[in-house]
Amino acid sequence: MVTMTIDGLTVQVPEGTTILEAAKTAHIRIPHLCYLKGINEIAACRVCCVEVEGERAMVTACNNPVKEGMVVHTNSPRARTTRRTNVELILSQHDCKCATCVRSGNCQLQAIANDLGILSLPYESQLPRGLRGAWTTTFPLYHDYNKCIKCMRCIQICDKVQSLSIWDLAGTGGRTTIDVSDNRVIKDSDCALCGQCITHCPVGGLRERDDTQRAFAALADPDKITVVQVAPAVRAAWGEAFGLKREEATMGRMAAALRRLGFQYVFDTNFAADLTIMEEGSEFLHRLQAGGLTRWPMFTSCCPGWVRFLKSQYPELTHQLSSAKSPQQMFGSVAKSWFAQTLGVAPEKIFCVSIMPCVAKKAESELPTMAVDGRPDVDLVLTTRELVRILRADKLDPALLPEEEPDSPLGVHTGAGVIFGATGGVMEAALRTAAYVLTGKNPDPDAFAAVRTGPGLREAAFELAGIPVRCAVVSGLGNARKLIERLKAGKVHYDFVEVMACPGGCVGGGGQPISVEDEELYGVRGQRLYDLDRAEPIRFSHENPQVQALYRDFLGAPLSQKAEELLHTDHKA
Ligand code: HC1
Ligand code: SF4
Repeated sequence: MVTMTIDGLTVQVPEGTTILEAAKTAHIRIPHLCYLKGINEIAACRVCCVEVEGERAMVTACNNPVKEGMVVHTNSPRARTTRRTNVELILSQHDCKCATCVRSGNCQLQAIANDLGILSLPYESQLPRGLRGAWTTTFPLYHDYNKCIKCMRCIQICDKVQSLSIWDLAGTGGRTTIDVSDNRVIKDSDCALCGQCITHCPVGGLRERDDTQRAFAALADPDKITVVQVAPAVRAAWGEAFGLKREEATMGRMAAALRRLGFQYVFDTNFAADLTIMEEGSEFLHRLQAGGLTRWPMFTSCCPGWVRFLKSQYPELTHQLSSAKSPQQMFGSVAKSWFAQTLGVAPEKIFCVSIMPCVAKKAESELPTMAVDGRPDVDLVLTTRELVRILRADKLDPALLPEEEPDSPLGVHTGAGVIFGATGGVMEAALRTAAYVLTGKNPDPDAFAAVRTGPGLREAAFELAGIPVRCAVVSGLGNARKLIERLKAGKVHYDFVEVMACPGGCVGGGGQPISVEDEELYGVRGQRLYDLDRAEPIRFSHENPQVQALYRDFLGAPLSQKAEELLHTDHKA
């Protein structure tokens, strides 16, 4: 242990602890911008400078370890002046038009500048800094050079967590900026669109393409019947932006809010998650029983970030993906067929909007393979953050809204559908139904809880009616890469592998609300989904009465010709 003094308080911490972390143990907060524990500890912003007695230069707290007897001042006149100067210098290279920035009110630079009382800048503004002209506004991920503060968090997240290294430093001296690596443009890079660089950007340097105005245009179109689906993970996080407790941000309030916005039918992606289990589960049992899984597992296909990753990094393995479309796409396909037929309207009349915790879902909905007869299954995807923005635009306060039921039939779901939004959830839901199909009776719904928790790459083995099933659950693309390399080396063998691109699964998705305190919230959000599952009267996808009705009245059976046409794809686009 090391004993030292911070702002007059004696602190004892393990050797190797940084000054920043040591200060936290004494409840002393040192301001910082670029620091991300374990991921970005490079003192790029120099906002965390403190004064250390005996040192001539100021010391950055995030990457310097404590020393025995060290005496640190975090708020001495020198520390205050240095911090203020460093923030002013960053602001001089930042587009400070906060009124038109999506991160206003949720921006770490804005918060620090306000806290420090910076009301004007003593330095000349150095804008614009764009190196390659205008950034494309059609790609679902948008980088604004003039807001980027070169903290390098995006570089590190994409590199260390997602193993894709899409970002790099470009330019020199005062013209240094962050750009797509290897002189590529973003749409030609291998970006998986996981959005993790967005959720870890402290400012508005990165964001999703804004589609909110297209949503308002559709809502105002009298020729459209607007149908909205809400992804499982959205319900675990949307309330954060309104200061609601997780149990207050209910789907009932969400339904009320979406109706106030003008959506005619409020449905639930969970319905389609149950449907996915029927299709993907049947496909898995088919592959397993046919003995087609001896060397390679079947991979889940519902996460579009993962599918993009596999196609760009290991294209030779694309055929191992389940052919099932994702729940988002199955939903759209069913809305424009069965539901349109029920209403007695042409499919073109239906405008299908998705609220997703994800940026890659925007790209998924635009794939030519995600359409029937040239008609896209889903017309528009909004992230959870965009949902928050449209609710705010209409001055809707969810805390004041009543609880309303989603509409039927596509709003009916089970607990198995809810848990799709957390890592391990798709696997668990599939195993519940696979066990039923193989044994003829329902297992304990918590029989496969072993897949819920653990590291980002975990495995479990079960026996279903005497058949051994080897499973792996992965979240985070760096972990996905490790798993595939192990598979390729023949070190591991699995039958069924669930992969989610974002750490923690969709609850940690790149479209979710951003914590200005840099908290990783996927753990508590995932727990919320498991609590919702436990509270559901039905916890098996095969018992969803409206999924049963869909098969009875329209599709026939899982993997029927009609189901193949509407709900499956070859992933070739
Ligand atoms: Fe997901 Fe899925 S769980 S991919 O994370 O399979 O985005 O929530 O909607 O489609 O259901 C996301 C979440 C979501 C799909 C489902
Ligand atoms: Fe990297 Fe994901 Fe950002 Fe793309 S969206 S640059 S893959 S972190």
